[in-house]
This record gives sequence, structure tokens and C-alpha cells, in this order.
Amino acid sequence: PTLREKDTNKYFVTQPIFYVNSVPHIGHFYTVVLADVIKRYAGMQGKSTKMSAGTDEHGLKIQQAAERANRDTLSFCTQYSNRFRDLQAAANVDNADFIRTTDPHHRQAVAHFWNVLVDRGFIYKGEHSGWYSVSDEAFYTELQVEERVDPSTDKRGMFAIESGQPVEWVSEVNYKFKLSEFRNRLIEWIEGSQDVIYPEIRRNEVLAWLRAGVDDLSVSRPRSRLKWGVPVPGDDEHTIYVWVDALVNYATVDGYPWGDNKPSFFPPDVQVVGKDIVRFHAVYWPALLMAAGLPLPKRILAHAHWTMGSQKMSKSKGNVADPFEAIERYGLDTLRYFMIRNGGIADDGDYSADEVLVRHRKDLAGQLANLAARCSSERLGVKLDGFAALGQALQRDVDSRDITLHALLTELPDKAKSLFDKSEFGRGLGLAFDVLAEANRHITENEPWTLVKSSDPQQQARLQVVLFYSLEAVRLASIMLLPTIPEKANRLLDHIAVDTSERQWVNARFGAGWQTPGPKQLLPGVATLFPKLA
Ligand code: ME8
Repeated sequence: PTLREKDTNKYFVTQPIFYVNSVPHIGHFYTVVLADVIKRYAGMQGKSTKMSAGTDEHGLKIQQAAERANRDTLSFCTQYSNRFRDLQAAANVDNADFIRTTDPHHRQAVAHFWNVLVDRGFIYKGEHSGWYSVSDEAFYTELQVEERVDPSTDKRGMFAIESGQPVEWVSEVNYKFKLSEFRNRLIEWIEGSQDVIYPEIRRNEVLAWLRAGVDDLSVSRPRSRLKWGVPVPGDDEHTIYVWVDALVNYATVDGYPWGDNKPSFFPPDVQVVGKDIVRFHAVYWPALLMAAGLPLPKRILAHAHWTMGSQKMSKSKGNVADPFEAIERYGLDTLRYFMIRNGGIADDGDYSADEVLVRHRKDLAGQLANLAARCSSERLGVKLDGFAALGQALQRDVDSRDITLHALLTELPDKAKSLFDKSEFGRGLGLAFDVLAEANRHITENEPWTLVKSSDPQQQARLQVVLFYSLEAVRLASIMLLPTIPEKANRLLDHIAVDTSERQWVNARFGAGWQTPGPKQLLPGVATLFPKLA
């Protein structure tokens, strides 16, 4: 039986579930925020949204980490899981369903999923030899490893080329999944749409792997080696491979197994992952879903990584940033804005305290809040006669000084949307800030503070037009910033008295803001929105 499709208005965004062998760092924070921005942006377009998050707690990596710490495995997991749960709240994630793979209902769902694969004939037992990386929880072939000296220990050893992690030779009897049978269907799926794997560099990478050929996948480990996981149903001597277990979370979080009911939100509309785990999400996961007869995700969004000092972040080098500390120091929305603006989808971003401060000072305080303050009635001492008057003033006067800004404001929403739709939020916001810079130039040139002193009716009319442009620039930029800096953008919209019902994406249209007679007074307080940081 095929599953009935979910309602088209439902929009499901997933975060990867994080390993509980260490505390969250700024890279995890980025994934979390990016997923939240995508979800909020969909919500602004009237979608009913769901986000999943959680922790990946089984497998050898966690088992060994708990052993090293001399701790009970589950309480070890709980301690770190809680830190990732805290991160959701600290990042102001809009309502995520948080799942732990040690939850009993998830463990039952994994066993069910396994049985479906067995029933449909995609699991068999076989000899497996290969190189295993505990850190990556992945098998590698001879071609995917190299012998070299580990610079941190000076010892020779074998390492995975792609991740740089040490590997060990393993030869054992495992259950295997007939991944190779899905090669052609996977290629068709990816080639069938430009977008199922984004960005293109990752899409090409996945197609190249598939074209080179795929082997069947080892999906269990002998219990003697791996105890911490879900036992293979009917064979306690084997434990289900942690990645199969982990990937199933995206279904369990929506109530899998569904039986005769249809899922509410599955399949995911966007699955946010880092570029390090593309193979698992763009090859194994869709193949497992095809095998189980379940619908495929609409899109895998693989973002680039954060470096520090242009180097891969690593605890041993000491170049890891703690997101909780950074939020404390810069304020959440400033950090969210910096990560989204500077963080890449295709290209790596470099995390630096100086750059966070520059974004805060130049963009948020210098362009956005500054423009809002410059056109505010308290500063100018002008009484606004309802916003409708501003729009009418615009109809009457076409002034050559307005042409550039007029065109930019008119084009901005569609241009930004085409980038936002690809989750290129940083680039879309770049356009909004270009327009804010032009709006600041425009207000400097037109000097409303001089116009306000004149009693000439023409000058008074001109004042209304100038204010109209500035307020529209603030309004459009604030609406576009809502997914990224929800708290501050809402406060700006309060400041310019935009009704809460007019903060949807459809309201981001030049001139659309002031059709209802607005209030006569702008709220104070915009100057302290992005206070000076040390
Ligand atoms: O891979 N820059 O968990 P994980 C940006 N449990 N993002 C980064 C990053 C960096 N430097 N480092 C990590 C796992 N990330 C599995 C996932 S999903 C079914 C199972 C982000 O704790 C990025 O999203 O190692 C990456 O994919 C994720 O954290 C990996 O987190």
C-alpha cells in the first residue's frame, strides 16, 4: 500500500540529530539557526510548519566516550543531550520537536523499520571486511583510506581521506542492506530535479559517487563489539548500525510507524545537514526510504562548515567557540545575523569575534537602526498625519532624487525571495542592506531635518515623501529580517507601527505598507536596539 501524501500546506524542516559525545559548538548553532530561519520563512508564507531536532545517542563512538569517562552510558547521554536541548531554547528556535534515539518509542520504530526492510527482501547476512572509523561511524573501502603520519601523535596509521579520521580494519559477519539495487533510482531521483540536493557542488559530488558504483551497506555490528544500540529483531547477537537508527528519527518524530494513518508532516521539505554527512542523507537515507516504500524528502540542504582562523575547529587546537558564551556576549540576534550573513551554503565561513562586532556596528546599528532613528518622528519633531498621506504624497510628486531608491525598493522583495527560496539567506539579506545603504544616502541628501523647519507647503509635501521612502526601507528590511532576527525585527516593526497582522511575506511589497491609515506617532526606543558592544 502506498502512503497517502500529506497536505501541501504542511512544511517540515529537520535538523541533524547531534552526537552526545561533546558539548555544542558554534557549528552546531549555525545548523540550528539556519533550520529555524527556513522554518520561520515558510511560516511567513502561510505554511503550517514543523521542525525536528534531537540527539544521536547510540553507537560505538558514544559507547566508547562513556567508557572513557567511566560513566553510565545513559546518564552520560542525558547530560549532553540536555545541552543540545538548551541550545534550541538559547537560539530562540521556534518550537522544535526534540527527539532522543534512546527514547523507547524511537527504538521500537527502528525495530519496526528493520522488519519492513526484511519483509521486503532488502536485508541479507554476509561477510563484511573494510576500514571502520568510529569517529565517523562509517565503513570505508580501500580507495577511501590512506596511510600517513598523524601529526598530533606522530604515529603512522590508516585514515579516511574524506574526513581525516583514523580507521581500523574490521572483518565480521554483518547484516547487509541491498543498497546497490537502488543506484539507478537514486541517480534518476537526483537528476529529476535541480534542487533535491543543494547546493550544486554537493549534488555533483553525490552523482559522481553513484556513477562510480555503490556496494551494499553493512547495517549491523556484532553485539560483542557494539552493545549500545537497538538489537536486530530476532537476532540479539547483532546491533543495528547507528546511522540506520539515527536516520529513522526523521520519521519517528512524526509518529512513525503510521499504520493506516497518514503522516502529518512526513516527508521533510528541507533537511538541513552539514557537508560532512551528505552521503548518509543523499544516498543511504533515500535508498532506505525507497526500500521501505516511504516518500522521499523534497530537498537536502547541505551547508558548508565554519572554520576559526581559517582552520578546522578542533578542541585540541583550542579554536572552538561556545555558542552560549557568544550569545551572552553579543546578544542572540546579532549572533544569528552574523552567522546567517557570513555563513556559507556552498563556501565555508570563518568565525571571528571582530567580524561579529563589525556586523553589529555597521549593519544592524549603523544602517538598520540608524535609518529607523533618522526618520522617526520623535527625533524630527514632526507629526505624521497617518501613513496613508505619505503614499498619496508619493503619487503626486516624481522627483529625480528618488529614482534610484524607488527602483531598488521595488525590485528588492522578488530578488531577495529568489535567494531565500534557495535558503541563500545571507545573500538575500546582503541585497536588503544594500538598499538600506542607499536609503541612508537618500535621507542624507534630502535632509528631512531641514524640510521640517520650512512652512512652505511644497517643502512640507516633500518631507512626507522623504519620510515615506525611509520608512518603507525600514519596513521592507525588517520584514525580510524577521526569520533571521525575529526579536529585533519585530521591535523595529513595532517602532514604525506596523500591525502584527501585516508582517507576512506578502506584506514585503514596496508601497504596500501604508494602505491602512497608520498611527500618528512612532514608538520611541529604537536607538537602544543594538547598543554599543565592547
Ligand atoms: O554527524 N561548521 O552529528 P554531529 C558547521 N549524529 N556545521 C557544523 C560544524 C562546523 N564546523 N561541525 C558540525 C552527526 N556541524 C550525526 C548526525 S543525522 C541523522 C545524524 C554541524 O554532532 C553540521 O550540521 O557530528 C553537521 O552535519 C552536524 O553539526 C554534525 O553533528
